[in-house]
Amino acid sequence: MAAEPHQGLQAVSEPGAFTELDRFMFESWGYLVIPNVLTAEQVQACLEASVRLHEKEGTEGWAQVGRGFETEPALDALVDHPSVLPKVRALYGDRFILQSAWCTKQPAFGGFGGWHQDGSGAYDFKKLGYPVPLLQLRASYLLTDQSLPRMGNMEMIPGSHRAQVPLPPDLRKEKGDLPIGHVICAPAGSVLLFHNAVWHRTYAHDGDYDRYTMHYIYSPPWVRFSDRFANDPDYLARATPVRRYLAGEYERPDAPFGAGYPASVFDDE
Ligand SMILES: O=C(O)CCC(=O)C(=O)O
Repeated sequence: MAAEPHQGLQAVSEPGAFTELDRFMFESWGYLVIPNVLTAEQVQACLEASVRLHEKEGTEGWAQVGRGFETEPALDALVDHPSVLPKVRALYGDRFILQSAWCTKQPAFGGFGGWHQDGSGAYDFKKLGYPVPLLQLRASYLLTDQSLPRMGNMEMIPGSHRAQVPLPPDLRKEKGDLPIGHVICAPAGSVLLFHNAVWHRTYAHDGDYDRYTMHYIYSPPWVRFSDRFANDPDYLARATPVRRYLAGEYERPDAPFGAGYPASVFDDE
């Protein structure tokens, strides 16, 4: 019989500043849960935008659509959300980009996803050294209620970003449970912030509606985009300075030598 999903402990944070406790929890487990980031109205607007994105692409089954922030203002507003961005800045400093933004749909009555760590299929991050560095910091905005297990939650393995051994291949193949799997339970409007190297998967979804989650992935500025080859010029023309900066569009006056970057765009500097 499968073990009951573990949901008791939560690395709960608060919107805004990255506290010392946040840092300790993030270092220990590799993720934080931030409740109350979006209002019910914001959730609704982002949900409607997500449905539109998937309808436009004609997706079926489990699917993800990238770069929705370029066309959907409600999703663009999350790129530099003040409840989350201070935590990203505390982890990276002020030079980072939005490497990708994926709107993920888990269909009604969807099953488990496969266990994985985030990274690049082209170059395994584990080749870079141990511990696997932070290269894709993901802020996942829950757009449907996930307060209980089997609502299309994320399941994380706390601390697994530091594991020096792989998840057993059989467990991966069978999409099996393990006693330290932690099903993230949180209402819509919450954010899960996590390190690329944490092993995770999509948990089962018993609801008769599609589940949507909006994932924003932040990376050092030299990581290539993964949801787009280049930024849309129309988006750049209307983007705020901070969002243009996060799109990786800032001057490099003395390229190719890589020094002399302009001052950070964040206005509290
Ligand atoms: O939205 C989800 O269910 C999870 C997606 C995921 O794990 C991923 O894209 O790496």
